[in-house]
Amino acid sequence: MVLHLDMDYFFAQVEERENPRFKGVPLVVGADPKKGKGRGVVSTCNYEARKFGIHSGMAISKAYEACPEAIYLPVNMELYSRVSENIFRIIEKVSEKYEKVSLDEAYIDLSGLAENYKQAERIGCDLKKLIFKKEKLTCSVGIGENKMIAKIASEEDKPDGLKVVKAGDALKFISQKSIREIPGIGPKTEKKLGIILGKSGLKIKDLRAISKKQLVDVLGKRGEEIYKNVRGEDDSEIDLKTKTKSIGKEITFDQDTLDPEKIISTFKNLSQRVAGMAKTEERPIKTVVVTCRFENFNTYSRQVSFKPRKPTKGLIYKKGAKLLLKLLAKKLKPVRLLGIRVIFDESDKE
Ligand code: DCP
Ligand code: CA
Ligand code: CA
Repeated sequence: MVLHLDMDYFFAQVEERENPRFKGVPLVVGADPKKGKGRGVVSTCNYEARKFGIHSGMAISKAYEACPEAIYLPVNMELYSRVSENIFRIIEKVSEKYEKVSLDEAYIDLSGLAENYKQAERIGCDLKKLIFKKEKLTCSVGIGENKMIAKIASEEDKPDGLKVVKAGDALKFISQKSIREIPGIGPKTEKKLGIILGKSGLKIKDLRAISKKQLVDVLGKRGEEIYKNVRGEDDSEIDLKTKTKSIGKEITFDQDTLDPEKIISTFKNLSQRVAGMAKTEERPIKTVVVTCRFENFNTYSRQVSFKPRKPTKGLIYKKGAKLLLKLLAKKLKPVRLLGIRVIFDESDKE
């Protein structure tokens, strides 16, 4: 069993959360419309704006034409990434066996977690509640026997949906859906298939009339998969994330420098940023690695390991500065680049 989770109107919903006066009125996140003369596209919009026909990828000038009175906001990617990280932290609490598809979307492997669809539904419901409690955001969840069914199910009751499709119901569930719901069927494939069947607006069940041979002739290897997909089958695997092994940051000076104050303050700043990133992993670190590149491009790394400890900026800076000073004392040349990296402890079991 597979669970697919997708945040509702993600960028726009985050903006609504940050500023409740954007709620209930059309809100568009994307390029600046510049009173209709703007270039660029809509990233996304809330459901009120969708009523005007506005959608992701649409030219922002067209969106403005459709609804000039909407609120238009620029893309604040830093904010959405931060929220996304928080959401994936919550997903991780439910299961480590998940695939991150994008900032707002994941598949979770339910094998070993749920023995039947009732238990699976419970997990989906709890996960939605947890995300809402912690982040005040809604998402839609779909559960099915494979990735494709789970994904189509999560679209079913959007926004704030929870749809479970039992194995026996999958074939019927997808029959009347547009073939565009099958992952990988875009406008081009849709057109080719329309030509074979001599009609447009194809439903998934329509494709069951095409032989495997004909699908392969027209679509190549992908045709074989589509032959299975329209019959409710999907053998694609959940691409499990591998745990982050290390986190680091480096910086190249605008000009090579020998100024100890500049080197130390830059190093302090790097340590702080690495500590900030490492903290979100909520795991201890066991090694600090320092890298230094000199004006002649010779690059040296030094590292120190210790008993696993929390990645505080004090610890990272103290361990790193000691390595750096030793290195600089030996090879004194103008510094071009500084880097610091922390390696997580792999032995931790929750
Ligand atoms: N996105 C984008 N440009 C696109 C499509 C998406 O910038 N052409 C961004 C903005 C979306 C986010 O990715 O908020 C997630 O995309 P989705 O396709 O999941 O769409 P939404 O989450 O916005 O809406 P829905 O409620 O339909 O999932
Ligand atoms: Ca989404
Ligand atoms: Ca998505």
